[in-house]
Amino acid sequence: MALITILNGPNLNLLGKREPHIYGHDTLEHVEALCTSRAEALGHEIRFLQSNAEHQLIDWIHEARDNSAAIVINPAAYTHTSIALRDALSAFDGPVAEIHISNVHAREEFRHHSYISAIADTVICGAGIAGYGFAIEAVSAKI
Ligand code: CA2
Repeated sequence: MALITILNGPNLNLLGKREPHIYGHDTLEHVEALCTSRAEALGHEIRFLQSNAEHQLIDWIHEARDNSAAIVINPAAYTHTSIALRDALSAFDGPVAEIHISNVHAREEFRHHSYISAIADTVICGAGIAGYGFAIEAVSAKI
C-alpha cells in the first residue's frame, strides 16, 4: 500500500458553489470521496489537501518527498504562474499527475500555458472531476 498526496490549489474550495457551467455541481468533498474510493480500489491511501497559499502547497510537496509514492495535483491558477511550484515538483522523485477539471485549452489564452506540464508524468484536462480518478490510475501504474 502506498500513500498518494492529492493537492488542490487556490479557489478549488469553491467547487460546486460557483461557476457550475465550467466546473460542475460536485464539491471538493465529492472529489475527495471519489479519490478515496479509487485509491482504495487500487490498494492505496490518499492525503487530500487544498490551499489558497502557494507556500503551503510547496511545503506539502516537500513533505510528500518523505511520505508519498506519488502526487496528483490540480494547481488551479498557479498552473499558469508558478515556477516555484514547478521547482518543488521537480524535486519529487515519484510520479506526478497534473489534472484540470476543465479543458484549459478551450478557454482563455492565458490558461493554455502550464509551468507544470513539462515536468509532470501525466496531464489530464477536460474530463471533469472524473479526471482525478484517471490521474490516480495513471500514477498507480507508475508506482
Ligand atoms: O480546470 C481546472 O481544474 C483549473 O485548474 C481550475 C482553476 C483555473 O484557474 C485553471 O485554469 C483550470 C480555477 C479553480 C477555481 O475553481 C473555482 C470553482 C468554482 C468557482 C470558482 C472557482
